[in-house]
Amino acid sequence: MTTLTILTLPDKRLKTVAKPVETFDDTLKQLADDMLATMYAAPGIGLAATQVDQHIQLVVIDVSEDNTEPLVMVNPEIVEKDGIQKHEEGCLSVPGIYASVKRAEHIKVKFQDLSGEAQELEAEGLLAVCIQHELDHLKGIVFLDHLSALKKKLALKKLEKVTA
Ligand code: K2U
Ligand code: ZN
Repeated sequence: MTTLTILTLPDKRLKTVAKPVETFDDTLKQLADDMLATMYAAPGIGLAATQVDQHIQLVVIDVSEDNTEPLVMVNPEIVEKDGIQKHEEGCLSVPGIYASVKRAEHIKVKFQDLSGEAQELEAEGLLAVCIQHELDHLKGIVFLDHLSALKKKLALKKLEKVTA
């Protein structure tokens, strides 16, 4: 397993909109494996392909206590959402910055697994937050983009200091 370099703001590549995956081959499986290794090493509970400069619709997630429940989602799409929850968020691409973000409490996600088989998952709580956070990355969106202009400006200023 290889660990990959994670892009960090202000890298404009994080704004790239990811393309759908059309080929389900060993290259895709290897990338998913390397993303899981990178996520566990960070450590984190989610990682989108955008963050490792691979602009395809692929995310990996593991919200288990002991890193034993990896979830790989290809071409994920939220098909239902309801409720609201606020959660303190961080991001491996925005080191040292945390902010409260409002997201849907409950979601239903359709995606494909690494064999291309259609899957469906319902999630709530932290898993729902993480899935929404990762799917934002595939659209070129980071969690700071959900903040007010003032809060985002202050966060970016703090990021400059943290990463200087
Ligand atoms: O996309 C990423 O950068 C990974 C995110 C995933 C995430 C962010 C906010 C809320 C839930 C998931 C994090 O960097 S993973 C770090 C982390 C660890 C435990 C709880 C929250 C965030
Ligand atoms: Zn993130």
